[in-house]
Amino acid sequence: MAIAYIGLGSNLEDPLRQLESACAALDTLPRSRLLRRSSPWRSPPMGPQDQPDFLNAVACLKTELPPLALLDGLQSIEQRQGRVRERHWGPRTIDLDLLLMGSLRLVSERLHLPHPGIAERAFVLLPLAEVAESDLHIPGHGLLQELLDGMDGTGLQRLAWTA
Ligand code: ROI
Repeated sequence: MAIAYIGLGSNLEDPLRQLESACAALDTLPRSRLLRRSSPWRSPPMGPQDQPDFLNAVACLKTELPPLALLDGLQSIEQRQGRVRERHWGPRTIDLDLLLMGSLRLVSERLHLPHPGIAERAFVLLPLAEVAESDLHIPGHGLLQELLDGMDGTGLQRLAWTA
């Protein structure tokens, strides 16, 4: 059994609904249970600016799936929600990133754990802080709290699931 943190992002086709559907789908993955989900957070796009703002969230999943099986599950949810891989760093209906799985460090062709970039992205760290224990250690990066202390959260806005 492992605790996995999954980053969700969307900036197309009703992003709030995309995040809600994906969280519901995470709870139906085999040998897995959704424990918590963060608030949705709005942020300007990282990368090309000619696209809508993003909504991001982080889900905390308890799972008995091995990492690559979980990745398969995440990619099938992306497919079902109509994700098409077009422009690099372009807009997307739904993006599910496996951020962390317990204390696991893994480098393989399909998967890097922790997710590269986790430590620099406020749109990952702020929602992560809502669902993780305050003493969460991110392998290779140190304590979540220390990353938060050094982070610039300007431009991020916490929203609610229901209006
Ligand atoms: N920018 C933000 N703010 N949030 C994302 O989830 C996100 N995802 C991406 C790119 C296009 C790099 N920019 C993003 O894939």
